[in-house]
Amino acid sequence: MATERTFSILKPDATERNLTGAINAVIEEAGLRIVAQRRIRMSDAQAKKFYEVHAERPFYGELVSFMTSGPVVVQVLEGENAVAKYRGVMGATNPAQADEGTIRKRFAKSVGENSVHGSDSAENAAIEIKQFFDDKDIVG
Ligand code: RTP
Ligand code: MG
Repeated sequence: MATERTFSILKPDATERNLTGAINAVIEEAGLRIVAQRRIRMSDAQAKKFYEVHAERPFYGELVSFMTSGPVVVQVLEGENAVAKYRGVMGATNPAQADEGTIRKRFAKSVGENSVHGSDSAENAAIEIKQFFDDKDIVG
């Protein structure tokens, strides 16, 4: 399996509770390398575009307003099988269904305020990374 990259966001519920370091520790312990990282306040336009696949879902408005409600940390993670590996480390979308030891089981507040985002395919990872990082700012 070749080295792969995935896109991660530490969401506002995580930054609000000062969990950046705790979550990054879980990421690094899983063997994923943080090769780019920036703390930003997502604009309404950025959040709408990022989640446009969910535009018709009932939770879209709530999701966009949550993601713009406080700082987030956007990251590029690199490692073997990074997309699937990070999805495993994150746990299920709903923390009530997440496995023990996963980020969402340990830290998420609810299905909406669930601490982290991770790309769901290598193709989407490439699209998402481009929305927030220039190639020169990713140092592998
Ligand atoms: P993500 O995209 O953030 O990594 O999460 P995911 O793949 O596990 O979940 P997805 O289905 O892509 O949903 C994106 C985000 O929308 C919020 N959500 N709220 N209220 C609800 O029923 C609901 N369902 C989803 C969550 O923040 C979820 O991570
Ligand atoms: Mg998703």
